[in-house]
Amino acid sequence: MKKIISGNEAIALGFGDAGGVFASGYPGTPSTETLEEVARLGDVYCEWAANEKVALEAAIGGSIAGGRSLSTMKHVGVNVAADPLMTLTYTGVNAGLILMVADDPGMHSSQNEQDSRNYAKFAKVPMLDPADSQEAYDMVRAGFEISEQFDTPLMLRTTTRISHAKGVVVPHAKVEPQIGEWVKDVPKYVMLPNFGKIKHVQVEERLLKLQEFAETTPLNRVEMGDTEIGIITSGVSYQHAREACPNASFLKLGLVHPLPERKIREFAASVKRLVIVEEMDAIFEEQIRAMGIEVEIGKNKLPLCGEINADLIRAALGDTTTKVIPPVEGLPQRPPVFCPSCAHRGLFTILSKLKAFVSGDIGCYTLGALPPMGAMHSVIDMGASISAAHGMAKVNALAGRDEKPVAVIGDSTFFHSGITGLLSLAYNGGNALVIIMDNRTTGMTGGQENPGSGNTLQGVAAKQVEIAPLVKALGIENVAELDAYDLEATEAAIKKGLETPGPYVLIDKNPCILRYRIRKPAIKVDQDKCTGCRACLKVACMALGLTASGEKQKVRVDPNVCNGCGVCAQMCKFDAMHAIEGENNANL
Ligand SMILES: Cc1ncc(C[n+]2csc(CCOP(=O)(O)OP(=O)(O)O)c2C)c(N)n1
Repeated sequence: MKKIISGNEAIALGFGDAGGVFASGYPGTPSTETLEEVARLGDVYCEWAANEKVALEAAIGGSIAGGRSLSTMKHVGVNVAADPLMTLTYTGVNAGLILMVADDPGMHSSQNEQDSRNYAKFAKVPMLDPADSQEAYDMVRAGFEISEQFDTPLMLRTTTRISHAKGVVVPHAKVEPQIGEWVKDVPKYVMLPNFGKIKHVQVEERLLKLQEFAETTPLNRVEMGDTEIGIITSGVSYQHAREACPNASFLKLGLVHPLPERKIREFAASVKRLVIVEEMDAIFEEQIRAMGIEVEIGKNKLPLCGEINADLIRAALGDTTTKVIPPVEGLPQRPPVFCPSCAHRGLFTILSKLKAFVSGDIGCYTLGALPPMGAMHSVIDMGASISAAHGMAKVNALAGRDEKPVAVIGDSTFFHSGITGLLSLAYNGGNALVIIMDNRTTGMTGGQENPGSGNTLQGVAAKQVEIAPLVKALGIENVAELDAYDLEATEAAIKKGLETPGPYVLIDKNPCILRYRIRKPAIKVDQDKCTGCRACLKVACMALGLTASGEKQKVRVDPNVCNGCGVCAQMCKFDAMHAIEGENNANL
């Protein structure tokens, strides 16, 4: 039966219908829904791993044990999983193994814009790049077949528009999962140097075989039209190029690594002007130019950064009637803010007040870097807060500066890659204040379960990791609790952590109000007492606004948005803000 589903849903369905047995991933936009949808299938085992390296390694185990396995992650997740990937390419697989990676051109929700096609080249593995939901669905099955036929892991790459846009999918008959034999094969799976040397040669031979396969597979198809313009493209870029040039000729690549050289030569020879349309890096273009083929339009006219669209392609082709519309000037800025009642708000209100140097991390709390808080001063990658703070403290000490850095990290990020940073800091006599915002969920990506939340992805009760004993076991002696809703206590706790020499860890255990649907009575402003000083606005809550202009503007609270955490009220020196029992209109 036809379905209208997103690319991520299609991959999940494709996995279930292709006899998928085991799936493991780590959340990250735009990949997250894939594994959540696998969980909804109900009859396929799946789990959130602590991080992407663990997810891929678990999938490798699943494949070695004979089950078709899938690992899902966002583009930066592959950096974390790169270590197993670069050797998995040598061992190959037993049952098929797909690494699904979702890229984010335009950085809708990411810290960088890396192009995962580089990883396929780097790891010398085949990569598929679907252009719509149907292809995303079909390429899971094709991917497993290629993986098993060529004894290789396969990367299935999407981009935000493919992952999140919906399209029609006609599912095929389901392949019943079959779990193959679990065979001991030391030279295949143990990458000691002597075995690795043999395997590397096999990887190069495999790549040549895949190249031959690329020449004939229907995954790479020529769609001849007007021969004036010939476009080589893949994925969502194909959709944009089709829209821009409906009558042109196309070589649409589905298997984007390795490239079909003969097919490309033939296509290039059959058209007048060769155009390469690809988002982000010039992966096709560099390889095609290296073949000695003349490319008229590529990155000389199309951007390396951000998403491509039909207007940009038309303009690159010299269509002077196309206007690339510039953004409207003068609109008010609407930066993202913490949810009403998020515990992170209180923490950053105080960090901002204390003017601490904050080594940040990736999660909802990263918003603490934005105005009016401006209380996060570096953010690199998941887990970097603690290790970077450690390096800062060491160099501060060498420079004779006595400022102690503060690291802020969430629970999911701590489990992902903060633990090792803290271990290293403790072992090497570090001197940072580490604040772990343990809201018992992976908030930023939509509230997924994690080792601290007490449930698995499939809803089974799980051991809930307590962070304080874990931190102590890593070698940290000073560990205390924090309640970021209490500004006075938070300030005192942070000051103590900064004044105490050596590593100090504070843990806030207030749960994510959005994920756990926590409701509290809304705050009301006593207009007689409010002086309009606006001190409360420093907490940057979207429930707060100003009364109608005219006389002196005062503060008002939108009861439909306020969730009564009372952080704003603690900023008020005039006792004008109070929670009204029984008046909770918060619409969570
Ligand atoms: C390597 C990597 N994997 C995944 C992500 C996507 N991601 C961004 S923040 C985040 C987790 C945040 O959860 P947590 O640390 O618990 O903080 P919260 O958002 O709940 O405050 C994830 C998974 C990423 N940016 N980088």
